[in-house]
Amino acid sequence: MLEISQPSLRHQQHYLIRELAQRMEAVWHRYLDLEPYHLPAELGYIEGRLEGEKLIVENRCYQTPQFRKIHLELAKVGPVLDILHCVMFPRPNYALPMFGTDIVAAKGKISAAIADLSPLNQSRTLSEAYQTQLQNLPLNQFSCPRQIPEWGDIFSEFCLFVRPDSPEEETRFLDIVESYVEIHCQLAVAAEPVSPAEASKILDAQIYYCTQQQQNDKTRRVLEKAFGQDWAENYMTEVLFDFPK
Ligand code: BLA
Repeated sequence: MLEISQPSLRHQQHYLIRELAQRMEAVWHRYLDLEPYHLPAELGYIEGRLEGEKLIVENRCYQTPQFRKIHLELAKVGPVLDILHCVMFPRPNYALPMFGTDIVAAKGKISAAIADLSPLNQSRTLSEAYQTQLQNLPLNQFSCPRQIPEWGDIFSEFCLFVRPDSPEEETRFLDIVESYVEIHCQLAVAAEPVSPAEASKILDAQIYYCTQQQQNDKTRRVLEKAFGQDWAENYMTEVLFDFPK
């Protein structure tokens, strides 16, 4: 695992990525009891090549009593592509949603900025406590909303998917996502574990969430082009969106 004091890829990345990475880590350190989570050693820091450019992937992973894995990944393809990917996977014995965010910057311009607290239940709704806190955030104040792809039936009504169009919209995106993480951490540390029967349903919902995310061909294509088909498949199913064991 990379320690927080080490120099990091984020300092060479788009402002929005660097800033969100810093803000999320600050919130985690403020609220959560973080322990390291060990990825297979060879997958913490990875280098490949994509269309003549160097691809660097840097992973940071934690676990806590409520979260089986908190994964922050930063990736850079030479000067052409910067990526932030983050998922907080709850332990199945806590009735918590899945927090996920992805920022893609192509040639210095953000093309996709997405964040959600995705419910892990059959009715696909967040609890009252989450809804009350989320409903006042300015989710509709973006000039370029983007359409959720077909596999995105996992996302909630609070899913924010935009191409931020100005520095103001970038800051608005940062503030909203920071609020998501803060609300999520506060509710998570106050949560009580659920019964084994409930946990088994949550486990199924988490497997469904991961199965849908594994269908994101845009992510897969970047990884396949740099590392090959088998490597990409393994990375998507074992590192990015693994099922709870
Ligand atoms: C889109 N993800 C993308 C795109 C790229 C990546 C290149 C297309 C950008 C665009 O349409 O403008 C690439 N994302 C990556 C790579 C990694 C990554 C290589 O994370 C990892 C190494 N994706 C997530 C999470 C969410 C997510 C957690 O990893 C949401 C919570 C969503 N990414 C997401 C969505 C799209 C996307 C919804 C748009 C897909 C589409 O329009 O088809």
